[in-house]
Amino acid sequence: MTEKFVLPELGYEFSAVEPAIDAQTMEIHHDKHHAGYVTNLNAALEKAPKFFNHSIEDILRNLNDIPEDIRTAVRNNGGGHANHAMFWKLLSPGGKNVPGGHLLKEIDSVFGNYDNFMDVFSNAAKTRFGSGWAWLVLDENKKLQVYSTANQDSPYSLGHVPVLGLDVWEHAYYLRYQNRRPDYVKAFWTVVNWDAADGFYQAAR
Ligand code: MN3
Repeated sequence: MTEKFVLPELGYEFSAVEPAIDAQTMEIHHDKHHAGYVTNLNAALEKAPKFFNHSIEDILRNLNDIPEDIRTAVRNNGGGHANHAMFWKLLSPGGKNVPGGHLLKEIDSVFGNYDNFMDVFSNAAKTRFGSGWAWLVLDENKKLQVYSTANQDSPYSLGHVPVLGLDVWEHAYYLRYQNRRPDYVKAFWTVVNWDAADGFYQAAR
């Protein structure tokens, strides 16, 4: 019995995070880009169907277990699936717009304060050359770290757990922001759902 990976529902309207991210971008991003990663992940795993029984996080944590001939496809498309599934939750409207509780204490302790953290994270997002993601993660020592990854590479593959992620592929912002990635990064802070990030943090620590 094998269950293929499925595209999760966005869970809110495409227009819900306007004006930071426009509805057309959200629709294409979810219905075309994310859907494509899921389709291609499932196609690759047809050659090693036992992995349909694994969670996507588990697959990304143990990429060396994936047969070599499909490993790159699984790394790219499995990463794409996991990263986007998390991203939609982090953008969802209605949550707290600033971190709280234990997560805020840890951000203060590692980065000085929330404003400094935003600067560090924004800088990681702005300076990622080409396509990739900026991340706040819990590392193997359960400490917070900020960095960026290329393409769809996942923090899980580094032994880390993502808490907050920002997609800086051009497909994530080009319709509204064209080449102005810094404006998109700035707008991101107005739609972050810190309740969701806190949920990822609490589950990981
Ligand atoms: Mn994307």
